[in-house]
Amino acid sequence: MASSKLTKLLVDVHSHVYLPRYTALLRSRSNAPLIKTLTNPDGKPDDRLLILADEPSTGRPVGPQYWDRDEKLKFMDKHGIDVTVVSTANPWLDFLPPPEAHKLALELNEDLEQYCSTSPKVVDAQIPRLFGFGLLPLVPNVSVDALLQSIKQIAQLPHLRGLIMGTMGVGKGLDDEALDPVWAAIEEAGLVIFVHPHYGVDAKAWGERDNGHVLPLALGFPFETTTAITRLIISGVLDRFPNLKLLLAHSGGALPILSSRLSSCIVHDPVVASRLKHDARYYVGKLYLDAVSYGPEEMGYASESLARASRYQTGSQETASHSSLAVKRSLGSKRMMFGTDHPFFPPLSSTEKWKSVVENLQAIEDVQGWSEEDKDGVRGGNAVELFNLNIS
Ligand code: 5CU
Repeated sequence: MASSKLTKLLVDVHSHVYLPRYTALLRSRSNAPLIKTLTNPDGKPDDRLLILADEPSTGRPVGPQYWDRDEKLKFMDKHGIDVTVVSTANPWLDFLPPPEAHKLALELNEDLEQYCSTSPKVVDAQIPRLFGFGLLPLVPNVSVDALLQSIKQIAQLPHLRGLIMGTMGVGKGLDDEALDPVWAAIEEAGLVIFVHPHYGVDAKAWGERDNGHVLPLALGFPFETTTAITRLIISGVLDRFPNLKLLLAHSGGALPILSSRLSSCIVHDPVVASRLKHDARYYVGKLYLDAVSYGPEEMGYASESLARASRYQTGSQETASHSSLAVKRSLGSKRMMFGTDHPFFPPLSSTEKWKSVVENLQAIEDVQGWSEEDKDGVRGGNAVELFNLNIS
């Protein structure tokens, strides 16, 4: 396939799996996270998943979509997705003791390599349909050696092009200096870090009314990412490791819209200001975001906020931006990538296509200021480039 065609692929960078080895672990557990089997009124087994804090003890339905590769491929076919960069779903290894987390990370990384390397190829292109994000044993008291060994393993597995991590770090969040050797090794290996939430924020904020999963998922997840990455930025991680490639789930939550307020608060706080080389908006412009925000206005604004790195670089001559909306959005769109969050948010009734997918694709189509080339980039071309998907 000519390389120009690679820019037309539809690539999903936010798509999860519970590999069979991980599913077996969830089934073996008696406290969350777990999978348990209830019995339906008609006597049939009913698998239920319980992973979130404060989830009803009956959990929610879970099935082969979560672990069966054929189901992933069928979903991709149904939605015209050529390539998926698959990641283990939350809560990863967060709940395990260090030796178990380390062993399982190594095993699951090998499993994911196998899952991807034996996948079919994109028709006409000699590239596999599945790539993956590996796992690190990011748990309290894990040794740096264990983390470095997993990074080395991921870097050597040909179909793993990055790693997924939550916001816990090794127990104290992503601004913990204990993570510096980890950032250094990931930066050196050129791996993309997909930062994804799991814990949400303090559930007291949700009040007493039963609102199902709406508030933790719509607000808690993105606020968690917003806080974690803000802490990472203001601790100076992106000054110490300027080439880290951080891809944020759910379009970076509230970070794009809050980045100027963040900048202002830093400027008024000499202790934090003295730690940083650049304006906060510079660092926001160095991030990558998935395009999982379901609306063209949100995607358009996120792309504008990503276009500002050079404008807010200390020493830059570019003090004000007179560029048109389209120029700014086009520039920022290069750092955004289509995602689905499959197998979460399944349709409530059997439909031809999943609303969560159709809406994100339509939103990309409708962003004001994005050219056809920009949209192709967000749909797939940017991911091909960031993850070197043309090299297999
Ligand atoms: O619906 C959910 O709970 C989730 C989840 O846990 N993780 C995710 O990536 N999306 C939705």
